Amino acid sequence: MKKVTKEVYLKWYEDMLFWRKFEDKLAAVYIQQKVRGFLHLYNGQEAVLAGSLHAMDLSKDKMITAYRNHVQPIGMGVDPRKVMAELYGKATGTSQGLGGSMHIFAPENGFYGGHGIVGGQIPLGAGLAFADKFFNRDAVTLTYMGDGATRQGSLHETFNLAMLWKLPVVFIVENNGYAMGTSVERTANHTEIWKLGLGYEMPCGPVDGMNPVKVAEAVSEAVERARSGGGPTFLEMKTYRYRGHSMSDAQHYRTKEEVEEYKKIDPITQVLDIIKKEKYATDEEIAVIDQRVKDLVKECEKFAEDSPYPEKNVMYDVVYEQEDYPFLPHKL
Ligand SMILES: Cc1ncc(C[n+]2csc(CCOP(=O)(O)OP(=O)(O)O)c2C)c(N)n1
Ligand SMILES: [Mg+2]
Repeated sequence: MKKVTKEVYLKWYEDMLFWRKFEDKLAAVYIQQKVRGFLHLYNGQEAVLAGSLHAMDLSKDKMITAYRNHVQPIGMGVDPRKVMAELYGKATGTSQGLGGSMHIFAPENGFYGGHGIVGGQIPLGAGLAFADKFFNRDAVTLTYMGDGATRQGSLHETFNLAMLWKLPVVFIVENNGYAMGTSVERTANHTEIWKLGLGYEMPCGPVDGMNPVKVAEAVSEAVERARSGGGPTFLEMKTYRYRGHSMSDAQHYRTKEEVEEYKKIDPITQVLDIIKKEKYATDEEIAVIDQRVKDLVKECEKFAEDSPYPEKNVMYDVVYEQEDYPFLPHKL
């Protein structure tokens, strides 16, 4: 695995803080109805992304996930202003403002969505890996899912073929304890989700998903296996989300105390503690990072606010149509 240096810790701190603050801003503008539709936030789970990115080769590897997908493309290099604009439904967004919260998409940066059907991205991730293997592209696809998604049949069909064909894919379940308001304990008689890999003889295991170092170690090993022809791995990241499932969630299914317990092992705090303990940065240098994060969030907000909405006629250019379809006039 690539070394976790002082620079890596500082990058992790700045990235994770930015992702957290970026989404805090989204929550605020959502309440003002500037961002509409669903809004599923990632906060609490940032170490999974930070550690994974450390293990990837961003020049060729790919990522695909579910609808909790605003910060992953940013991590992969997409301009955060364009992501915020997409959430505002503006023409400058990653999908011209037509995809919205659940469908951030940026294949030029190796990010393939952004999927609202629970478990729908699992076979798609294997498909991306199949194409890379078929065309000898030496790339690995990281395929993320929630704990709820592991109860879908699509996972089993995908695991079977991915192992049979030794596809270069890493399956990562972000077990945040709940699928909407349903706890893991209420969805299956087993709670160690990683064990689902055993039935397919797929290398698998649990990972402390609140610690980016642990995540980086596990994902690096899995990525190396995939890249060297060893096939898939299934990792269960034990993580947590502090906010509700989406913005309209009264959270009656858990206690405030439970949320507070997890905040004690918050990934950003853990990384900051190490930075301070190892003297990787002074308080003044940390304050500079904090200010830079604040300024960038503001810049994203301003960019989205100032951007225009898409022209109405763009909808005819972005949906599939069969130009010679005989029964409807072409372009209304
Ligand atoms: C096939 C399907 N069934 C149900 C839903 C409704 N739904 C949206 S999110 C969700 C919970 C998924 O939870 P999990 O996979 O743990 O992901 P998390 O939200 O915790 O990240 C459900 C049931 C859906 N979008 N798609
Ligand atoms: Mg979940």
